[in-house]
Amino acid sequence: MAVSLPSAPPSVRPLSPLDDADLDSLLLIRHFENALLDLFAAGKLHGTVHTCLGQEYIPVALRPFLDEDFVLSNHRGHGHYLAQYEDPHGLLAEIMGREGGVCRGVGGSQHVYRERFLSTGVQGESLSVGCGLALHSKRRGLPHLVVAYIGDGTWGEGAVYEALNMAALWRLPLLVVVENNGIAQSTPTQVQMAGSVADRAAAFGIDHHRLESIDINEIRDVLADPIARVRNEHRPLVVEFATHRLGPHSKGDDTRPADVLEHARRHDWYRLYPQTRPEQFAARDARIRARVESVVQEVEARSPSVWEAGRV
Ligand SMILES: Cc1ncc(C[n+]2csc(CCOP(=O)(O)OP(=O)(O)O)c2C)c(N)n1
Repeated sequence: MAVSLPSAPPSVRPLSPLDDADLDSLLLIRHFENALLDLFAAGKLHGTVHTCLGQEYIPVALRPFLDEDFVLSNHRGHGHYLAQYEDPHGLLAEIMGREGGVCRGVGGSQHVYRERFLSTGVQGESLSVGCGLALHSKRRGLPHLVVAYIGDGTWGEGAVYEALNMAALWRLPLLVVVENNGIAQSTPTQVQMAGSVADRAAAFGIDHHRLESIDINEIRDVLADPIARVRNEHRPLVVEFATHRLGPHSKGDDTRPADVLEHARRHDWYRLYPQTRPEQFAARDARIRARVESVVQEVEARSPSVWEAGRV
């Protein structure tokens, strides 16, 4: 199947300067994901793993909006977790089945639970669960909103529409974040989705924003007011990011042609940001790369989790 390039690619303008904390968060996710692929290649990691390489800026951009809120993640959720909790040890131990995993090694890469964070490998499930949490929050008069991350391919799940209907009807504080990377596993979006995400949100009277930008500061400027309305006025919202998946769907399963991959690489923040602040980037990059290397060494040396060792 021929794959055409996304019709409206994100900006490749120079990125605006980031503070060290945001850059560190981006770099932590990037090096963590690369480390997972390396561990797989070395035969040290088993099961499935979906990296968010290229998409790291989305949860980092949203992070300041989501302090006490529920975050529902999906199969590609390591970045969602690491942006929320700076806990590479806990996540790596979870994925590797070592002591100290966030869920004692029971959940693995796709099913991570911590406080108000919950991920699932079942596409679409997060929206149904998210409606329940958002209804609870609204009924109790709590200030929490619920953010649910889904991919473009997940719009093929009926549960998404049931949830959108309820969210609109009951005016739930639900923020749906669509990471539209133009492909679902090996199926390009344009051969599986009729119409658009915008039209689908409009069918339920739900507000929709599509963001082409990969600039974290720009994204925050655009989304501050709409996200405040989700929280304060209980107006559900769909935010669609036109983004790029740099890596394979899982480990080695990338069927995309070279020009599509090159297009994705051209929009990679990791390639673009050094032009903005080369010295800041070089220093932070070396620091975080070393930090992830030491996390890998430490976690590898741990004993198997109780689950992995069959002790539960
Ligand atoms: C209900 C369900 N059906 C099928 C799968 C298998 N599956 C895992 S990821 C995936 C593609 C998801 O595509 P998309 O939603 O666009 O997210 P992306 O992988 O691009 O981030 C599929 C079909 C699944 N996990 N759950």
